[in-house]
Amino acid sequence: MIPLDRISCYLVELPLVRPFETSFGREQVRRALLVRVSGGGEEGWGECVASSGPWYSYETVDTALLVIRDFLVPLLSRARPSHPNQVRRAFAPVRGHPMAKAALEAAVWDLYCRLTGVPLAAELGGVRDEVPAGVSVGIQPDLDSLLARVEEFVAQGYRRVKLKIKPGWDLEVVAEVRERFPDLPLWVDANCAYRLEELAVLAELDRMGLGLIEQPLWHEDLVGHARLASRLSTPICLDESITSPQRAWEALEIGACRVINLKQGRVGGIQAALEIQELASSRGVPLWCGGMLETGIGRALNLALASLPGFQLPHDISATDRYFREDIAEPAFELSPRGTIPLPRGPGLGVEVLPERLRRYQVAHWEFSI
Ligand code: OSB
Ligand code: MG
Repeated sequence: MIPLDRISCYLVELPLVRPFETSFGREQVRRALLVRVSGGGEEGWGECVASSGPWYSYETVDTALLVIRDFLVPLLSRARPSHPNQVRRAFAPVRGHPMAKAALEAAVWDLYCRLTGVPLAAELGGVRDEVPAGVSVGIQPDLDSLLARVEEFVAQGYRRVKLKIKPGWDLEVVAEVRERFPDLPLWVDANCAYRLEELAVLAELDRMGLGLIEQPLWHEDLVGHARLASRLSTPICLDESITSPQRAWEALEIGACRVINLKQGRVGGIQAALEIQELASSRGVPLWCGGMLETGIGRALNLALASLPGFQLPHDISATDRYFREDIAEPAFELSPRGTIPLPRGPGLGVEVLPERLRRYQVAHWEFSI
């Protein structure tokens, strides 16, 4: 049995070095719910990837806190797991709320790995000690600012650039970046901003030498994505639509995507992510690890997942200084000269939350006994 004594939640607000804008909104601060599970003289950390409002998905920091407190903590307390891979089953009575489940499950994985002295990546079967880093570039106030940002990231050595697009910030912008950087591996991410009726725009994008088009249509529209896929030669990658292993299977079964952006929080946690990894591997579907502007806690988890077989494309896992001036955990992640991020080597997530930083950035704190 994994010793579980106490569960704490912290709400932190970390200012972003630059605002991050997508088709659904603009963030200046990463408002993150962190979960700590203590037991056996160690502690494990998880980060909930939900944001302040229900824009990317229906979950928010507040719904996650409520679900953790009222439903998941009691379920975990009753289940008394002996391995973190049992937590997903313990949470099964709760429908939905994948990000809340993932945050608590992650903390249990970290605690378990720290108690056994094993890095999380090794526990999960990771096969790499560094992973290729890409960067996701938000919508900018104007084209010149975008070109300057892309230039900066290319000079730093990122292996590919993903541009956020939306109607009106698409063809001209992508064509310009493509012209200025003809050999750059370039992707676009619409965050659900188009409809199938806008096929003409998407068909233009199809001619711009993109590595993939991420989540062009509405998140619930798997069939629309399948129809679109049959009209485009650029692979469609799904993000928001893939909310569980079941949805991943459905999407692949009907040809709604050829690539999956895997975010463990969006699909319900590490165990769910491993199920999708198995499914994708059995069908030869390439995976890559997406990001949610996580602090060092969430990014350390993403690094561990990205080290698994089947994660083949550059990830939205960038260096710490791309997000924050100062993170909540150390060490900070740096881009290597090879355009990769090396995995931390310590047990569990391999990063340490600094109590002084936690105090500085926390805006609320809750304790639950278990
Ligand atoms: O669609 O991938 C997305 C951030 C917040 C919400 C949705 C997305 C993103 C990103 C950021 O693209 C990627 C990163 O963390 O570097
Ligand atoms: Mg996305």
